[in-house]
Amino acid sequence: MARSAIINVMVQAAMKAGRSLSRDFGEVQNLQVSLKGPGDYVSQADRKAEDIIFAELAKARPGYGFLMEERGAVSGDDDQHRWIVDPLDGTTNFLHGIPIFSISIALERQGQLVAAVVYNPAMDELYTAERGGGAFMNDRRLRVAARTKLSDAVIGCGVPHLGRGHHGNFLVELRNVMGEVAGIRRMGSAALDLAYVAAGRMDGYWETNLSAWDIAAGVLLVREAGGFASEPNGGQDMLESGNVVAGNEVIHRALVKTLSKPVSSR
Ligand code: 2AM
Ligand code: CA
Ligand code: CA
Ligand code: CA
Repeated sequence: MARSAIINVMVQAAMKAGRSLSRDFGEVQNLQVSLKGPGDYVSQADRKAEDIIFAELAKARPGYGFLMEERGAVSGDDDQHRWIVDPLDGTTNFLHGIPIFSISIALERQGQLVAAVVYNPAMDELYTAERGGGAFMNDRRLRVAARTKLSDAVIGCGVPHLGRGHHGNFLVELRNVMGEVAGIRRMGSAALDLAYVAAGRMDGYWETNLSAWDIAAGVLLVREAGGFASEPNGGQDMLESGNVVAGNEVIHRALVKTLSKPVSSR
């Protein structure tokens, strides 16, 4: 499969940042780490990877704006295009030596997601998607899983972080989902969770209180793999609210319904 020019730019930036993360992951005990808030760590590795991605993308497409986790918003001359970047999604895993983390790069054109790259350097798995062009992992076409019964489904989720509210909501949601599905997973990288849904490895996923950079690329991957993504209330403002639920059409609908139930009596 020939990749488009824009995907090539994004892949090059992600792979270069991935090499930097892999080097740092090898000596994670030597990294300088600081705390942004309760349980919210950032390291030199996050910043180095972000600097690499920022430089690569700015060089390839001068003028495009940015929204990046560590830099925040950087406006450009071109108000039609915006990169949405998480240089290291899964910092907690990374700092604990758990090789489940990723780089997430999305491109918005006129407010619409048009291209996505998610890269897991530890497994050398590269996920790409372009609007209308399908989703791929290492050039193999992706399709969401075909399972339609929640009782057969493995569902990913996120657990609220220290210092973030909504633990009560999450416990109600978890209890309801647990009562209906085959199994639940918590991987710790929202971008990879969505990539796994796109790849059919997980049948569905939900998480709340995220940020646009955690989910922008993953949402396009899911859609281009034939899946559905929305807010738990059915809305489409996932990037604004940070709340997302994804799966194939049937599992997505069933999860939306289950997540909105009052606490189950089971
Ligand atoms: P990060 O590793 O880039 O910070 C896992 O549940 C997801 O939540 C990851 O995508 C992770 O992104 C994000 N996350 C981690 N700590 C967080 C915090 N304190 N507040 C909000 N999101 C967080
Ligand atoms: Ca972070
Ligand atoms: Ca993140
Ligand atoms: Ca991050």
